[in-house]
Amino acid sequence: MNRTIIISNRLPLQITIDDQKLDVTPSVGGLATGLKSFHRDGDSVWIGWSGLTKEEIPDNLLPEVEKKAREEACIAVNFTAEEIDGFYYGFSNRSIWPLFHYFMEFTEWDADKWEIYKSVNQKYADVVIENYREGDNIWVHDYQLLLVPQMIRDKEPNASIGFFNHIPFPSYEVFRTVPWREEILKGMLGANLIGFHTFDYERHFLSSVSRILRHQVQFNEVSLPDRIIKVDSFPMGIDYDKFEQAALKHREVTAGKESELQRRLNHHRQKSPDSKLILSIDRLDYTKGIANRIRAFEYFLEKYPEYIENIRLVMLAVPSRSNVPQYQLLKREIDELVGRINGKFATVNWIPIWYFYRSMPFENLIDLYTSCNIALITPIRDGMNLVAKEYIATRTDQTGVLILSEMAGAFHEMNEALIINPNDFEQIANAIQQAIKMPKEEQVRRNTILQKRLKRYSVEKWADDFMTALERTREIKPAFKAK
Ligand code: GDG
Repeated sequence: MNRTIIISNRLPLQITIDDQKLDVTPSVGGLATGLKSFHRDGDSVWIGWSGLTKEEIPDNLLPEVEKKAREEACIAVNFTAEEIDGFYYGFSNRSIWPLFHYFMEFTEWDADKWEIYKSVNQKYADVVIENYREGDNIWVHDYQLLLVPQMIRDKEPNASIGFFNHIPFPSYEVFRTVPWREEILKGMLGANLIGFHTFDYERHFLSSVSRILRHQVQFNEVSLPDRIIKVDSFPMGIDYDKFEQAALKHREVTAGKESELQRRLNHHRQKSPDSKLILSIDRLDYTKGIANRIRAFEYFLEKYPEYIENIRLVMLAVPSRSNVPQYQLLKREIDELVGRINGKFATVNWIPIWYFYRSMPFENLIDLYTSCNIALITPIRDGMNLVAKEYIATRTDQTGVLILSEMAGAFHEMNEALIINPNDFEQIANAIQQAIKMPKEEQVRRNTILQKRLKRYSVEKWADDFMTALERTREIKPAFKAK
């Protein structure tokens, strides 16, 4: 296969500078974790932002930042604080993100931020063009870079360009509210292949293309006067083996060698073997339904008081976009909720919620996945949700119950989970009770099916399927093009 140029807002690594010293760590988030293995194992170069603004990089360290990135087959693009503010915190995360997740009341339209979004998209496209060699496949990722495919096409009309959207694509009635809806659709249509996690997102996109741009749409193809664009769904998987292996290794850890977190979790289990741990992991984001989840847990404790002292919600919320006002408000809301509920139900021996507001190293993530009997994943909207898949992959003894929102893209492939509507507290409370009582054989039966499916539809297969479909678009001959 040809070389791939991956391009996403952020690189899969985070570069920080402390006292003239550079530190490189992996970045957290669905796209980075998912694509990392494809990048590591194949012939590809990754273009993206390093996480540092131009103002934060002293001139003498710039070559070193570039070198560190190059060592990881990455090309770092640097932006000013003003650009990041308008493009990332601004248009991407105050307009596109809330709207595409159906949070219309959080959506702001600001023409200045849109201008910055366009100019930053152009900068990314320029770096791709500088590094492009004939025959390369270009794979553009996500909602921050919606205009990049056409910007590349303008300079390289014959390039093979794929675009994948990691978040939902909203229905036409919602999308049509965007003041720059035509530019956005035209930007995406610069690609030869456009991918979404689910068929519904694909359908919504095609409906917007046909109703707003009036292009001819037949089945899953959009016909332009000179090109045909394929649109398809590619549900993203996880690096299954990595999670399974890490969980197996975790089980072999001998007494005295455990991490502090593992020790505390084991201690909890030994003290009361019948008590259950419920896991919740997300970036702190209003789309993830964290506040709802806590309220539903409170409702559960009220409805089933017999579980008081015998159940605990272990909640990891990873700091995210903390300079966007809605995220600050949400953080405050969650802090208050946790404090109120812990204050209301705690006994001298027990608190109902263990709340961590931080990012944890991978090993601790595995500690959490393997120690918790139930995973409670209740997004209001979520493009896919990889945490649900990772939880199942780490259950190497096949016990454990996943409670999953039907609003997550992952729901379509994970019907053996207990499926809930995130706004229905009664249903969530009952699902928690059902999970606690579920016989071991039933857990094993459900998880066996899920594991088999997730192992087969791994992230490697996802990337392979996408790239194969992109390669195939090279074969679409002019004779088949629109009249
Ligand atoms: C977007 C879409 C879509 C989380 N906390 C820690 C940590 N993580 C890792 C998890 C997982 C990833 O971050 C989160 O992925 P999600 O898919 O759940 O969510 P988003 O970040 O919102 O991702 C989403 C995804 O893109 C892919 O297309 O599924 O719908 O919103 O891999 O393991 N990793 C470490 N420490 C943590 O504290 N090391």
